[in-house]
Amino acid sequence: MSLMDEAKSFFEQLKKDTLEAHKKALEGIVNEATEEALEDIENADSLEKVKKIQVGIFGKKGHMTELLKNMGKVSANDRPVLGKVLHESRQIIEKKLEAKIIFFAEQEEELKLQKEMVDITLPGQKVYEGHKHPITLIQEEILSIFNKIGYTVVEGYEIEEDYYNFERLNIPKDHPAREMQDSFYINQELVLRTHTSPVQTRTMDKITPQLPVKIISPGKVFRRDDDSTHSPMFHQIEGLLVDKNITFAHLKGTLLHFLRKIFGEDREIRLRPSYFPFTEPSGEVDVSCGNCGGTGCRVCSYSGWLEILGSGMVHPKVLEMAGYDPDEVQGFAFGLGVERVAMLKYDINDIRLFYENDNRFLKQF
Ligand code: 2NL
Repeated sequence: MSLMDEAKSFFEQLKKDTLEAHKKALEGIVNEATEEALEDIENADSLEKVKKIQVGIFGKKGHMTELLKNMGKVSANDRPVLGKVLHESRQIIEKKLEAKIIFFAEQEEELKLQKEMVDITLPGQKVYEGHKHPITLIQEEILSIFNKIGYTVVEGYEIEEDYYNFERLNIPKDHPAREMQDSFYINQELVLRTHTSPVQTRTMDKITPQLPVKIISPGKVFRRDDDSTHSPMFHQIEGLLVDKNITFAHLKGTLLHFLRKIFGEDREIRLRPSYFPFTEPSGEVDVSCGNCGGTGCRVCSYSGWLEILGSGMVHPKVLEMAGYDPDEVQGFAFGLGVERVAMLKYDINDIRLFYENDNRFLKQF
């Protein structure tokens, strides 16, 4: 006989008898039913099953509801006895149900959190940011060194008048630099500048007769050259200082300062006689080899020295054309290739690496 049937027959009995006499039996049945309900709830392995049990007991047609319907059938005297027993049972079961529901709710919440968990210790996807080109970096470094000793940065045109690029630099019409094979001509009057000197002749025109002229000019220059150490386009930086009482010693001291700043304080310099149409006298500047310290090695072709720049005292004719009196003022000038400085500084053996934009090369700087 099922519990429910047992309970029904019990209540049938109640109609004839007083509840007080059957109190023990009533408690026995309700307790047993309560125990059974608690066990069912305990064994439920999902929220769904707990809810089902809940409906089975407290729902419209639930066991407890059915039992409570009998309240009206018992006598007024017995009602509190029955009410107490059922109320206690109800409270115990409800407490258990509530605990089980909370348990599943927490379990569900926990699962949801686990599913949504973000591991903030995982390394992020690295974004390759990009950076300045090595030539830009070296150029900025060089300009900064000269800026700190009073030089003003001046830039000019990449397409220049033949007049400013050659004529004003005392490069005569029959000079090899003016040959079609050596320069890129746009037309009879225009040429891709072969050096940044025209920036300086133009600047002198602007500020003469004011003194000093103390400028540094970076930029792209173009020559018909193409091999592992020459590119048809490269970057040059030229410096120019014009003032009263300027001597070759000022030139040498300036270059020694610059080369020690860029290559290291232990460097020595050496000047060899050279020729440029725009300087007289002219000197080729070597810096002691950083690889061997000057004793000779593969890097410096066993000479101990590296050729780094060209320089000289500004030719009187160049000063004169710019409106300065060469008997009153003197000047020195120098020019260097930025790629060459970068190649020596970082031991790079092919100039073309700078222009191929291969990130395996570029990201090293
Ligand atoms: C080199 C040599 C040099 C100059 C550039 C210069 C400019 C004026 C007057 C006189 Cl306005 N000189 N510039 C002087 C000596 C050498 O460059 O080998 N460049 C790559």
